[in-house]
Amino acid sequence: MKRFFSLFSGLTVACATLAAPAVSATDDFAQCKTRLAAKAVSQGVAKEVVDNAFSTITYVNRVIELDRSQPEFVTTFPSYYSKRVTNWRVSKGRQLMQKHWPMLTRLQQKYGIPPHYLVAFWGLETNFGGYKGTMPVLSSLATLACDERRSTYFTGELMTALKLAEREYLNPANMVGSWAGAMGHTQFMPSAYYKYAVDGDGDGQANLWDSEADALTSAANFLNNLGWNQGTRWGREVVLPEGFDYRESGYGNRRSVIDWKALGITQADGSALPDSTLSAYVVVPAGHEGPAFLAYQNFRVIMRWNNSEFYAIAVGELANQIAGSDGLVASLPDLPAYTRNDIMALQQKLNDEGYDVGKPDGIMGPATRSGIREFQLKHNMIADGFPAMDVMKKAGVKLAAGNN
Ligand SMILES: [Ca+2]
Repeated sequence: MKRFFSLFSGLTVACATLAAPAVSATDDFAQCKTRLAAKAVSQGVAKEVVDNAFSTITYVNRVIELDRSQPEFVTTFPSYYSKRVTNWRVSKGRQLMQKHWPMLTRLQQKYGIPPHYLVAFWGLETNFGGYKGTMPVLSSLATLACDERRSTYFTGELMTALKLAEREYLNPANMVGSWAGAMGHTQFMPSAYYKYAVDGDGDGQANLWDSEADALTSAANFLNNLGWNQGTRWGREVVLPEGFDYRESGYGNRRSVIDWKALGITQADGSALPDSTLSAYVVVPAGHEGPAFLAYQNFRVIMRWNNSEFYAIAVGELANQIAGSDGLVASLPDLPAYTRNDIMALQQKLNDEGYDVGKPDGIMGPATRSGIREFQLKHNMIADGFPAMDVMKKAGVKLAAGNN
């Protein structure tokens, strides 16, 4: 698994701060395991469940390597989107929606989540169950719990995973998933599994690995609890008017759809937006040369599942296409594969020219966006705050080999 920084996405924050490795010696890990086992018993997990689980737990060095790995490339929206919203996923999603239609319509009645969204989440999380991860979850969580970087969070997830094993009669050896502990068809962390998993097929166990009914029912219950707004869409692709002020984009600039309509925004095909009072904000994930979106309340619900605007657009568009739409109207700009060093070089140039964007870190934060915007204004470029190639060229940034 390779992680990437992303342009204009919540994903960037998660991988930004790194610390030195703490525990690696097996002695330390053995002591830590003993402490964690005692903690689980003190939290009420039966001793035989704890003993059985801990007999399977080992230190997984690979988990720490993955936790420490620095992404080399900055993910751009075109590359993110085109890898995830694929023709294969759309057609597989349509087949599966048909196959599970009676259950999916029951879930919509009970939880309010339309079938195409549930299938889209399933497709994005695990390729409809095709890849659920093979790392031993309890060992991964214990390794991260015994490491100082995010010990508190992962200790909590490990305790919850043990309570889950007890409640659902899960065999620790079958609890596999991502290196960070996400499990099953929908890649739930233990805390989400514990709180929101539902036994959808009625066999008495909520099993997110082996039961598609359990997984889809649990996803519907989870989204309902995250605040899904029934009867409204996730957002939509739009066209911004000529001369749009890109400082009006982003979550901080929410207006009703009818207000955006008055400012000249239309649907992607040029037709008028509805006269809706729904709150919305403008998302421009690939600069002014790429598609633009209005994001509604359900966009933020999707981001509570995975805190990334790229992810939310991918879920929304995959859902639309599974339900029959043709896909994005705007074409995706051909952006180069920026490295973090490319972005750092741009940040350095901006600082050198007097736009204070802070210490160069290769991450596209608000200061960098606003610095790029000022730079663009000065050079009579469209001020979208996006580091497209014309900005890189104008700033004299030479991209890493092979890009330009
Ligand atoms: Ca079940």
